[in-house]
Amino acid sequence: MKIKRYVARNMTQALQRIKIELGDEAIILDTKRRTKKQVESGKEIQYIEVTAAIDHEPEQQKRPDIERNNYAPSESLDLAHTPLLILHEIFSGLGMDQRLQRALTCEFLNVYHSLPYVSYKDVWDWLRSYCLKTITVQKESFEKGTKIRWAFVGPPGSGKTTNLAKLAARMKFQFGMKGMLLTTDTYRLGAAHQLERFAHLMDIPFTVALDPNSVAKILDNNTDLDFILVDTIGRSSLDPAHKHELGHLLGTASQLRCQVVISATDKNEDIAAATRFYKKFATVGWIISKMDATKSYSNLLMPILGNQIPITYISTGQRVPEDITQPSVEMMLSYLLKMPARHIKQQAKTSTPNRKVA
Ligand SMILES: Nc1nc2c(ncn2[C@@H]2O[C@H](COP(=O)(O)OP(=O)(O)OP(=O)(O)O)[C@@H](O)[C@H]2O)c(=O)[nH]1
Ligand SMILES: [Mg+2]
Repeated sequence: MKIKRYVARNMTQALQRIKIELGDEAIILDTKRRTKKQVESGKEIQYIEVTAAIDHEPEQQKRPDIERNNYAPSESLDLAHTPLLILHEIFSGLGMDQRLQRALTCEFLNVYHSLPYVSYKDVWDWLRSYCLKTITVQKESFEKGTKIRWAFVGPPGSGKTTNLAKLAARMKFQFGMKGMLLTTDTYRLGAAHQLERFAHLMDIPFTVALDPNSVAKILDNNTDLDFILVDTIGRSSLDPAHKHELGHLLGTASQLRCQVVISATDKNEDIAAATRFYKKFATVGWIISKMDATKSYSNLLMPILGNQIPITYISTGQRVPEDITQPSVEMMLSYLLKMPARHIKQQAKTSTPNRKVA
């Protein structure tokens, strides 16, 4: 007689496995409901343990898949519910790159290491709470006496000038702050004029600074102003001259802090390169622009969950000053966990009722 023990989520799954492995003639010797408590989360997980037996070995042809692959699954594994398969399916569905998948899988297994299987609900619940703990949003603080000295930096066309203008309008008209706009972008034809036009419309003083020394002098001469926002030339983080140029500006005008502007439409690799590059400089936070111009935010998963960049604002359109928002952690979560694969979406709907899909 051959006796085997099966662990599964429910009776149906246990019987399916028994039928596949032992055949129709198998008999059930014992059934037990079990509960396991997670040490870390304190959560109780229920599963079923079934002991089955057969008088003689099942015929080889009844197990074609197993034989063909020369693969004998462990008796305690219910393959459909093994953690790695579910994690991989969900993470890939979200468009996570391999490096982030590995990191999050380790985090997940730190909590669920002792379970032979997990459900989609377990993974979604964990992912949601992990994101809520990990996503960092930086709240603005425009209280009286605050001196804002920000340089808007980032790749070409990412939305630096537009978002600088939006924030200048917010500070002046919403918070009654006094300020000045500055540009160091004398390279691109029309760049200075673009900001000058915004400054003129908002009736905010505007100056062009030709080099870092001029910027430092202007900052020193205007210590009474609540805000001075400095527009910079768009540079690729792959450009070796950019590190020197930005380092020189921040070293000379040492009160300046960077607002890094990246676009949600940029490619994975470009956003990753920008994250690595700007992390080295003194930053207030990150503005993610053009959130309205895409429906796929998987390229933001690594910087937000992996590098934990502090997000100050998201911009959702071209209108100045309306289209800029301070996001909440939940808002970012709803962008990031938006699920492209229909079947995963379906599973998540039943497993994570609080999750909002944008
Ligand atoms: N759809 C959309 N367009 C935006 C957003 N933010 C900026 N833009 C547009 O993107 C384009 C580039 O914006 P700019 O503000 O000039 O970008 P920049 O980073 O200053 O560009 P450079 O100075 O050339 O490096 C403009 O047409 C903006 O109107 C946004 O949130 N959504
Ligand atoms: Mg610009």
